[in-house]
Amino acid sequence: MKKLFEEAKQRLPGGVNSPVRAFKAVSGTPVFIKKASGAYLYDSEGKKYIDYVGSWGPMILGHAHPKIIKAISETAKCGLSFGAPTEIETKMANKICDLMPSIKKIRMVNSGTEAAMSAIRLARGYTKRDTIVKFEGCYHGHADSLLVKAGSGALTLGIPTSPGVPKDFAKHTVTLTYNDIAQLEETFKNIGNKIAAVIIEPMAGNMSLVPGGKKFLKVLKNLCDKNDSILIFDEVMTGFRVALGGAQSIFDITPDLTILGKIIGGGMPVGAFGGKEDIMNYIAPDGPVYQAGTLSGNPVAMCAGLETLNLISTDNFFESLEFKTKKLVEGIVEKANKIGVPLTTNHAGGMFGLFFTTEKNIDSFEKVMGCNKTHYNIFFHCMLEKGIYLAPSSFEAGFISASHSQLDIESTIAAAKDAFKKIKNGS
Ligand code: KE4
Repeated sequence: MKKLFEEAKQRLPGGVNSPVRAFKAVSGTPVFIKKASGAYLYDSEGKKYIDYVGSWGPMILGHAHPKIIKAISETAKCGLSFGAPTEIETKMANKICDLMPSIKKIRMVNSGTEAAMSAIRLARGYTKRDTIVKFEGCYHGHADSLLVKAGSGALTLGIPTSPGVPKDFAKHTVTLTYNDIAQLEETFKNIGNKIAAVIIEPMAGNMSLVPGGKKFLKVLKNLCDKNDSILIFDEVMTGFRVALGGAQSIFDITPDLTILGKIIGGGMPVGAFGGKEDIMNYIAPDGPVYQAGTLSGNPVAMCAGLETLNLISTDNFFESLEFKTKKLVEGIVEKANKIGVPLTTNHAGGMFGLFFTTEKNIDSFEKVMGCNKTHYNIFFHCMLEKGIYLAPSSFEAGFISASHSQLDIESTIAAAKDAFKKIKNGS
């Protein structure tokens, strides 16, 4: 693997096409993956891993699902991309709008970043205001306005506000504390009529998993409505992951706009933004806010996403996924408690967070930052050694798929027990 990594570094900055893959937070050499199937990854030396990253969320059905591969190959035989409208784009739009009723109209793009960037521009154009509000620890992709005190890879690499973002851009971005109601109310009291939009992960997955408080999100929704600010739910990670209707269906809160990604591409590059019709009609070609993309709505990507959404819209899909997640985290916590390693978890639907801390309720960025990163890193490498592939950063969430078996969960818990012994022995 070292040789592959050195070779990659010759032409790819850091040897990767996305920073978090470089293992910088956990040290060591990244695993090069050769293929994947179901719940398993196979590295370039043939070693098998139970996968809890799932390409950072998209692989909710497991890797190389036969029905998705079939749909992609059949669609690809008819051509890869036309740059013209196709029926499957309408089918995909209808499917997402059916599953997420807050979305009355939707525009497909090629990544979560593009979705976030476009939604922010739309909100600014629609409200004729410049200020946007985000929350420390949340990550909405790497568009300039949003790389201010960001989570995910930015947090992992310790550059939450990136160089290259002009101060003139950053000054329009107000960053608040996640789950802090008082600060939110104070901010809206002072600048509410200047706020174009608030963008938030209703369940943050980029400081690992920290759910938004129901009261906090309700207050946010009311403040946005009162001040004619646009509420944007970033459900790139939680959309069709924590529930079929996303986090908004769990909280029963209707955002003005929602951004999506990951699962709606089924592993292919897809993002989307959508919401209230009068706001979405402000997007070109009907409206004045420009947005475009050569491969947006690409038919091959659409068929992968549509097939994925069809397959997860089956009875009990999320009950079964949630049951597996619960079994996993409860089993891991039980082992940690027995061995005396402080560990707390959060979980929702098919995603979970592991926090090496004595804190019992991880509901803030501050508490996440207080966790023991050394313990996580020992845990990560011990699990990797045992064929369990977790996120190479304590600031990332874990993901379970429909392919993970009871045996996979049990093997993972058994491996965790050995990892906790290593931590306890201070190795
Ligand atoms: P992409 O541009 O990476 O498709 O989506 C950006 C994005 C937007 N919003 C949320 C809530 C996200 O989690 C993401 C991307 N997530 C990271 C993992 N935490 C992607 C992994 C990576 O950067 O390589």
